[in-house]
Amino acid sequence: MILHTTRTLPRLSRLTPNLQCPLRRRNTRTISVQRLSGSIGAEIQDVDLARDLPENPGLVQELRESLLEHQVIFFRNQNLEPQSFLTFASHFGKPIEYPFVRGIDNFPAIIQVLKQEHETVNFGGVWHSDTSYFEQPPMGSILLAKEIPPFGGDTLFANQYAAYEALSEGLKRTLSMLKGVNTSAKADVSKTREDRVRDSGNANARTNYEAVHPVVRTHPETGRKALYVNTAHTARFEGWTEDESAPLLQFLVTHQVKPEFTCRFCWDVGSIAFWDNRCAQHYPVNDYHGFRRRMLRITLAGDKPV
Ligand SMILES: O=C(O)CCC(=O)C(=O)O
Repeated sequence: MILHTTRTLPRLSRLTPNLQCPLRRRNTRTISVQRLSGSIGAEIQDVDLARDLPENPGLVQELRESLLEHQVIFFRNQNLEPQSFLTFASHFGKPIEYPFVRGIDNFPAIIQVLKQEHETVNFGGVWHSDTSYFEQPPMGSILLAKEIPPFGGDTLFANQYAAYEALSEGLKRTLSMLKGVNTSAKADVSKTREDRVRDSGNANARTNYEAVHPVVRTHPETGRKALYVNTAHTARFEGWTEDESAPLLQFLVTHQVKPEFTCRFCWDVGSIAFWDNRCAQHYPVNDYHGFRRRMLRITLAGDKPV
C-alpha cells in the first residue's frame, strides 16, 4: 500500500538562515526577506497581509521594493477571502480580467486556477509570462493557494534579467533589433486552458489576441533589461517566418529557463506568490495526477513593453 504524506510543515528547512535580511518598516515592526535561490524569489516572513497592510502605510512600498529586487515574492499562512485578496492586490495595481475564463461569482478579476482529480492537463503548464499577447501585458500576477495536492504541484520561476545578462554581447546586439510576435493561439498553451474554457469560458473572448513586443524589454521601474520572449506565446520574430525564427527562438526559450536562473516554490494552503511578469516567467509543475489543486489568481494592469 502506498501512503501519501500530507504537508504539515512550512518548507523553511530549504532556506538558508544567513540569507535573512530584515527590512524596517515605518512603524516599529520588522519583516524578514529570505531568498529562495541565488537568482530569483524571496519569501516574506512575519507579515499578516490582511492585518498589517492597513496599519502600516510604508509596508506596501517595502513589499514593492522586494518584488522589484527578487522578481517574485512569497507569503505563507494568508487565508484571505476573495474580497481581502482583491484589497491586497489593489494596493499594488489595477486588477484586470483574464480574457478566456470568467471570474468567480461577484469577482470578475479573480479567476480559479484549477486542476481536478480526473483532469490531466494543468492550467498554464508551459513556461510563460502572463498574456504577453496583450498590447499592455499585466505587470504582475498574484496566486493564492486554496487547495493543494498532498505532494507535487510546485511552481518554478525564472529570472529574465539574469537570462539576458548571461548572453554574449554579440547576441545582445542582434536581439536589440528584434521584436517578437506574441499570440494566444499557440497549440501547447491553448490546450492548457481547454478544461477551464469548457466549464467557465468567457463568451466575449476573441479567438486570438496578438501583440508585437521587443525581444529585450526595459523594465519601467528598475531600468534593467530583460528577455521578453516565451515558449507559450512567442510565435516568431517580426518580419521573419516561423521557420526562420525557430532556431534562434528555440535557443532563447531553452536558455532563459536554465536551472541557475530559477527557483521552485512549494505551496501550502494560504501561500501566496506575487510575480513580476516584466522580468520573470513561471511554470506550474504537473506532477499530481488524481489530486485536486485550486488557486485564486489576480493579474494587475501593465504598460506597453519598450
Ligand atoms: O498554477 C500555477 O502555479 C501557475 C498558474 C499559471 O501559470 C498562471 O496563473 O499563469
